[in-house]
Amino acid sequence: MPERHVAYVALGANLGDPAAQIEKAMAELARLAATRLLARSGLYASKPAGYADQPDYVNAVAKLATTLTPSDLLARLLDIERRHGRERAFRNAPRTLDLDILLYDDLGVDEPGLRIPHPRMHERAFVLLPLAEIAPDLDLPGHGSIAAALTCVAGDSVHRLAPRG
Ligand code: ROI
Repeated sequence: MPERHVAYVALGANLGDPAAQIEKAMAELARLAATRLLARSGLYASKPAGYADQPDYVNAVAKLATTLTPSDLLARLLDIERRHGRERAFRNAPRTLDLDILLYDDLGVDEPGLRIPHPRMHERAFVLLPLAEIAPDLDLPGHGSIAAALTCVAGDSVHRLAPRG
């Protein structure tokens, strides 16, 4: 049996119907080969960080059990992004779907195109709030508890969306 790993993945979208894109992507994560969806957050509406002149985002976080390696998991996430019509126009451009590996066990990866832990996760409320919903006791390597990281981004505008009925 290949070894099973726990990975957290951030989802973000701000074009088309962002909430529908995120829900569809969650379903695709749940169907990935060699992977199980262990937990998922609700949907969070957030103001764009980094480049302000673009629509608001919908963000969420998924917790996966997987036997894929980090680079194989990344390749599968890029496949899903492509199927959602993602175009990489420019850095911080609006997107139909963005999938980022946040954590993979307690592994550190620093390769072109793949850095784990995600280098900016601790400063983004749109990542920390959904992550805290499904993993409130998690420690962020090098940055302490999620609760501590959240106190530093308390000003960011992020709120949980009511479930769609
Ligand atoms: N801002 C928000 N609120 N949510 C995102 O997912 C997101 N993703 C990005 C940038 C452009 C940095 N800003 C974002 O890549």
